[in-house]
Parts: sequence; structure tokens; C-alpha cells
Amino acid sequence: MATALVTGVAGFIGSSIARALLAEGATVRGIDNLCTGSLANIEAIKSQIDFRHDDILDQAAITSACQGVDYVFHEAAIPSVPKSVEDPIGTNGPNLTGTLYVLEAARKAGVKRVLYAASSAAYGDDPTLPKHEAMLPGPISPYAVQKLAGEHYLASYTRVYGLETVALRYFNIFGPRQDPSSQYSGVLARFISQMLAGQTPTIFGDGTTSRDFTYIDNVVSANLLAAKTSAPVAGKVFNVATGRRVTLLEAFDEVKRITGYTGTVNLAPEREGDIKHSVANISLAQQTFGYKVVADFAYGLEQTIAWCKEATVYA
Ligand code: UD2
Repeated sequence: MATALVTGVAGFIGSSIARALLAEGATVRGIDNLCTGSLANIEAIKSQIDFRHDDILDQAAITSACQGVDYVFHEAAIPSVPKSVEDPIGTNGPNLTGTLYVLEAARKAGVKRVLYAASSAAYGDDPTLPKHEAMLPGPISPYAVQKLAGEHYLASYTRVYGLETVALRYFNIFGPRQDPSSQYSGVLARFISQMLAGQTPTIFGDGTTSRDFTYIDNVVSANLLAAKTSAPVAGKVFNVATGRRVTLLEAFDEVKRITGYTGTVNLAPEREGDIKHSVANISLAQQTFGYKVVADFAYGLEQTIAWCKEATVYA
């Protein structure tokens, strides 16, 4: 698969895509400012990639990083609804302006295709379930607006400049190497690390909030398929998810069962900007570029918990 640039390569998703690209024999370059990513995530592959400790908001750096590249996997972001609510301006730079800089650098370098980590947050609280790509977006949080605006930039770059772009709307991705340590971390990463440490997790809301929790292997596979397909994907948006909904209470029970946690869970008020229910219709990605759910929620949770146990042992 030629040469690929992964932005946010030291993040949970970027580092997983980089591993898969290497396994496919691609030449991999990666850029990360290590703001939310960590060198530990790429320690095992650092000698095999051209790693650049740079910021996508540094135009010279991103322009240089795109030189000679066929595919860009743009995963760099500050991926958090509450963080964006707290700091809408600070998150707009990396999440939206950064995306524009990546597109501009890719266009100038003659990149073949840009794959973009879009978000299910774009759908907002529309009660229609499952969410499908033809629905009118209704972003609630600044994060959702930033990610959706990025999609529009992608479509614009395809229409105006002929750069091939594909927006993959990720639905609550989880798996090994996801950072559990911040209050902004994904709920499953937090639940797992807290329960393994014998700490009481907190559910924001009454526990009936639901998500289409998607194991990382599905996202990696979707990216590779969307990069390689000859189907007409340019300028389009695709859901990447499992099509199945799990409530926070069900997720808590499942993590409890696998970790052997014996404690309880705290209930706290819902978070500002949160969406109540989210689940995807995944037929567009299935029909267009052969996307399949390669790993379901139960398998993903087992894998993630096994990995977290080892990571704790070696920490
Ligand atoms: C949004 C997007 C997701 C992705 C992510 C950024 C939606 C539906 N999903 O995820 O696709 O872009 O942003 O990585 O917009 N929660 C708890 N306890 C905790 C932590 C969280 O109950 O300790 C709740 C939280 O209030 C929310 C749910 O769990 O109701 C999921 O939260 P999250 O931060 O894992 O992800 P979310 O849905 O904001």
C-alpha cells in the first residue's frame, strides 16, 4: 500500500492504524504533538516508522510530512465532548483548523486519498435510531461542530480541488492503548481501569444512556478498506460502528463480570453536551466498500481488559 501518513500516530487509534499499515507492508510516517498521545503507544513500532514529534497546526511541519505520501489517515484530535465544552476555542484549533491544514498540505503534495476520523457526535440528539448518513446532522457540543465542520472541509476539497477524501464517522471506539487516565477519557477505558484498581466508577445519568461501542479492529479494517477501494467514496461520509446498542449499565455489568470487580457504581448527573442514545446503521459502508464487523463488543471487551491487566503489570 505505498506510503502513508498517520496524524495522531501516538494516539490510541492512530497507533493501531500504523501497526496495521506496517503489517500490510506500507511505508509509514507519523506525526504527533504528544498532547493526548503517548510515545508508549508507538514504542514497539517507532524504529519502523518515520516519527515526527510535530503539531498539525505547524503548517511547515504538516506540509513537509505530506511530501511523497499516497494516503493520509487523519486521526489527530482532542477527542472529548466535555473538554470541548470547557474549552471551545482551544479545541477548535486541533480539531478543525488542524484538519484544514492537513487537507491543504495533502492537496499541495498530490496525496491520493485522505481518510478522516469523523464522529458520530455529528448526529446529535435526533431521536431517529439507528443513525444513517442521509440524516440531517444536529451537532450539540463544540466537539461535534468541529468534527462535522471538518467533514464539510473534506467534501469541499473533493469538489473544489479534486482531492479524494473520505470521512469515517466513528461510533465510540474502544480497545487497547486507549488512555484511561483523564476525566475526559472514553467511558469504557475509565470503567476498566477503575474497576481493575478496585475504584468505584461513575455513570453520568441513570445508566440507560446507550452507545454503539465499537472495538478498534473494526475501525482499522474500515480505514484500510476505504483507502484501497475503487468504489466511489470520494467526498462521502460513512458510519463505522457495529449497529448494536449497549447501555452504560450493561457496559458496567459486563466489565464487572470480566474483571471480577465486587464493588458498586456511583450515579451522577448527566454531562453537558451529552447525547442520550447512539447506534449506527452501517449498511452504507458495508455495501460501498465491503465493511464488516470483524470484532463484536463482548470480544473487544475481553481483549481490552486482558491488555489493561498486562499493561498494569508492566507499568
Ligand atoms: C463522543 C462520540 C464518539 C467519539 C467521542 C470522542 C457520541 C455519541 N459519541 O463520545 O463517537 O467521537 O466523543 O472520543 O457523540 N460517562 C460515564 N462515566 C464516565 C465517563 C463517561 O458515565 O466516567 C458517560 C458520558 O457522560 C456519556 C457516555 O458515558 O454519556 C459516553 O461518554 P464518552 O466520553 O466515552 O464518549 P461520548 O459518547 O461523549
